[in-house]
Amino acid sequence: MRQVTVTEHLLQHQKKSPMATGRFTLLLNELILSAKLISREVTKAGLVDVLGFTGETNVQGEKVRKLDEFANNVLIHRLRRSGVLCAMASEENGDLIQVSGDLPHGDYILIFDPLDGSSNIDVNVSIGTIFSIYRRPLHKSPGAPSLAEVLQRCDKQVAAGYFIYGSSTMMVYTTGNGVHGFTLDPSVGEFLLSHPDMKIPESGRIYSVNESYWNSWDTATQSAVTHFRNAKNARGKPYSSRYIGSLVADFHRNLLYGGIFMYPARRGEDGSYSGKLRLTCEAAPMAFIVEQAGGMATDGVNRIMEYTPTELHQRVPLFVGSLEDVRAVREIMLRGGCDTVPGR
Ligand code: AHM
Ligand code: MG
Repeated sequence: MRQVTVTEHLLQHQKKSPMATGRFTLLLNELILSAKLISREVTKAGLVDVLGFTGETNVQGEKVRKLDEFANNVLIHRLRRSGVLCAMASEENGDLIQVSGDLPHGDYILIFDPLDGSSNIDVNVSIGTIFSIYRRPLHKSPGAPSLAEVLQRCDKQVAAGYFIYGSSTMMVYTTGNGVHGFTLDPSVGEFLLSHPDMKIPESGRIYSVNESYWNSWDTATQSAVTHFRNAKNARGKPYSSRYIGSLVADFHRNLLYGGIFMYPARRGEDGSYSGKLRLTCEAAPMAFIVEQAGGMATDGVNRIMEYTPTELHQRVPLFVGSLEDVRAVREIMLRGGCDTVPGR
């Protein structure tokens, strides 16, 4: 069988998609090279001094791990010189990362989570890099883009995807023409098409949620989770529970097998509810991918793709996966008078 590299696949799709230009291919190629460098470092973890913490705390108030920092630096360093971006944002950086005036720049905006699931790094569990790409609005202001130009409605994404560093390294991405998966063949250093036109089963058999938060959920959320634990659901028997605690890995498994990943809003110490996952670099790209694969993504009620972020590191509740399963949650939430979903 002829093996199609990710670059060949991109070139074939360029002909079909008016937004896909040589510059866009360049952007994806830089992302791919960055992911290969990250993958190389991840597979060496344990042999070289890349495990553990740097001693710093990031904008989210979390301790930064050495591999988090490595992945973030690789992406920023490579992409800011790509000549095709005007701004970047990373889960690890508080503010926008501007592409300075003395470097060539373009119209694309890249938002990424350099190493998602980083609490799993030190124990050899799958982690990933998530990316989301927008175009700068046409009537742009002079100079570097403002935050308002970056915070676009999620359905304005022109591409989204992830790299998963697991038993093999894979890239899964969409430009709005379906979802395609490529596996890195380490012997030739290329991502080869292994999962063309991925579709998520309409209903699944797996639910993924951190149930230790049960007592901090509202009753509608508890009912939604119970739906998958008992037999009164589309499957007619309890779903299997699988939770890795690495969004990319949990999402990827559910994309292939069918099911739902949930990170509901939790009640904090002040009594208010909020999600944990970040809208721009986690929920929005996964929502774009899952919808392109025939699935659904909501905050419990509202479609994630219709959100317009109000801040760079905004958090949202996330329910993502098979169409019927996410729909079932929505019905339960609406019936149960869910009060944990923030207004859009
Ligand atoms: P991170 O981006 O700091 O790694 O945090 C996001 C991760 C997700 O990958 C995962 O789904 C979630 O946090 C797990 O959180 P929890 O430990 O609260 O279940
Ligand atoms: Mg993350």
